[in-house]
Amino acid sequence: MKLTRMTAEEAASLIKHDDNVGFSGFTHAGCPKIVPLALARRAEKEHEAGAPFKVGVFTGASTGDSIDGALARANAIKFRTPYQTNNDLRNAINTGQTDYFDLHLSTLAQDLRYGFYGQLDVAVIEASSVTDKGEIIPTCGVGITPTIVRLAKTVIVELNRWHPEELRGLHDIMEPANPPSRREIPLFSVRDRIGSESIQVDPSKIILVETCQPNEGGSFAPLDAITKRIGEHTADFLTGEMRQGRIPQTFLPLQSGVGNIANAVLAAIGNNPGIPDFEVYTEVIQDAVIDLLETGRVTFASGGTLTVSNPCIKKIYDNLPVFKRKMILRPSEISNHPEIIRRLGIISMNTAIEADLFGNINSTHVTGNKIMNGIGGSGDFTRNAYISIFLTPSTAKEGKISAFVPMVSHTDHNEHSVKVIISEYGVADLRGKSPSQRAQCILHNCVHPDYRPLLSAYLSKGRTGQTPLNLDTAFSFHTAFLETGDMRNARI
Ligand code: 0RQ
Repeated sequence: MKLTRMTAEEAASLIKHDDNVGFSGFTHAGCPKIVPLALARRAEKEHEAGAPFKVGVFTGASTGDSIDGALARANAIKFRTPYQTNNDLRNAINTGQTDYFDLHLSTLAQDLRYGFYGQLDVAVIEASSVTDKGEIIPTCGVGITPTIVRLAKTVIVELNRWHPEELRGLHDIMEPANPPSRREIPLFSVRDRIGSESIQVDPSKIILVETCQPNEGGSFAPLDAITKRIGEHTADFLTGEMRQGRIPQTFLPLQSGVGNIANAVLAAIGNNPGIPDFEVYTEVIQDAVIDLLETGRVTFASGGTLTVSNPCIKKIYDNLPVFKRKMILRPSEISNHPEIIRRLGIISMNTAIEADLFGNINSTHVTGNKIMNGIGGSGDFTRNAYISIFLTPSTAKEGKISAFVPMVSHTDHNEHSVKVIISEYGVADLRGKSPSQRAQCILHNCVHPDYRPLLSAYLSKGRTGQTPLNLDTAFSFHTAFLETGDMRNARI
C-alpha cells in the first residue's frame, strides 16, 4: 500500500491536547525536527485562542532543541520523561510549569509496554529510509523507537534526507518479550548482533513527512588542565588494576557518560600506552570514541546513539562502510541492559554533580531541589558495572562549590553501588572500606585543599556509630552556598 503523505503542519494537527507522544532519538541524535516544531506552533495558536494544549512527552533521552526547547517555550509539555538537557525545559521543570519524572533509561521502553504510563497515542520518529511495506531504518540514534512505533496508534515518520539511505546495517533492533515469556538477551560480546537491521511497522499507521534537516548537535569543550588530570588518574587507576590482575590483559569494555568530562577522559584513556586497544559498550558514542575508532585504539563501539558534533557525523557519513564495520547502534533497552552490563564486565565512568564522604553520588540536582539533567543511563551502568567509577572536578563555579560535601543533597547512586571516585587530585578506591575509611580516603585523595579543613572538622565532630554522620551540619555546605554564595563559609 502507498503510505499516507502529509506536511508537518497536517501531521501535527493529528496530535490532540492531552495525548501521550513518544519521540525517537537519544540526545539530539535521531530526533524528529519539523513535526515537533509544527506542534509547538500549533500549541501557541491554541493558547492564543484560549484553548488548553499540552502533551505528555516520552523520548529515549535528551533531545534536540526542536523537541524539548520549542515545546517547553510553547508551554506544550504536560509531563516529560526521562533524561533532558535543554535550558528552557529545565527552567519549565524547575518553575513547576512542566512535571518531570526521572527514570533509568533502560526501563522506559519496558515500562511503556507494561502500561505504567497509560496509552501511547502518537509516535513521531526520524528515519533515513521507509518503504511502503512499513520497513523503517532509523538515523543516528535509536532510543525507544522500536517500542513506541508498535504501541502508538499513529506513527508520524519524518524521512530526513540529510541522513544517507546507506545507514541500513548500522542498527541492531531487538525488543524483549514481556514476563512471563521473557528470555535471556543473547548478547555475549560487544559485537554480537541479536536483532534485525530495521524496524517493522504496520504501514496503515504511518504518516510520512519528508524533510532535509541537519542534526542539532553541539560541540565539546577542549581538554583543560583539570579534565586532563582526571583522565590521567583514571587511566593510571585502570593500568594499576591490570597490573594487579583485577582487569584481564585483554581489558574490558568501557562505558562513558555524557558531557565534556566523559569525552575528555575517554580521550586520555585512549592516549595511555599502558592500556591495550579496547572495546566500548555504552549508550552515548561521543566524538572521542570516533577519534579512537579511527586510530584503532577502540576496536569496536556498541552504543545507542551518535552524540557527535556535526563535523564528526559528516566524517562518519563520508566513510560509512568503514564505520559500519566498527559500530552498532541499539535501542536504549539493550544498550543499557543490566544483564548485559553485568555479563560483559563493563567498566562504567560517569560524571557526578556532587559526592559525599561516604560514596553516595548526586548526578542530577543542584542544592537538592533544582534538576540539572537527569540520571540518564548512569544508574543502569553504575549498579551493574564490573567497576563503577565516578568522575568530578573537586570544585565548581570558581571554587565556590565543593563537589565533595558532608552529605549529598540528593541521592542517585548510593554507597553500595559506587566503587571508585576520581577528581583532579586523585583516586578514592572505596572497595572493601567501611564508611569511616571511605570518608578518610575521599578526604585525602579527592577533596580540594580549600575544603579539607572543613570536611576534616565535620568528620571529627561526627557522632559515633557505623557512619560518622552529623545530622546538625550534614547540609551546612549547601546552606552556606544558598545564604552566602560560597560553600567555604560553611559553619561546622
Ligand atoms: O555549569 O554549564 O553553567 O558551566 O554543571 O558541568 O563540569 O561542564 O560537566 O558537562 O560533564 O556535566 C553531571 C551535569 C556534568 C552530566 C553532569 C555545573 C557546572 C556546569 C556541567 P555551567 P561540567 P559535564 C550517560 C550518563 C548525569 C547523567 C549521566 C550529567 C555544569 O554529566 O548530566 O551521567 N550526568 N548520564 O558548573 C552546582 C555542583 C556542580 C555544578 C557541576 N556541585 N553544583 N553546579 N556543576 N557540579 C548519558 C545519558 O544517559 C544520555
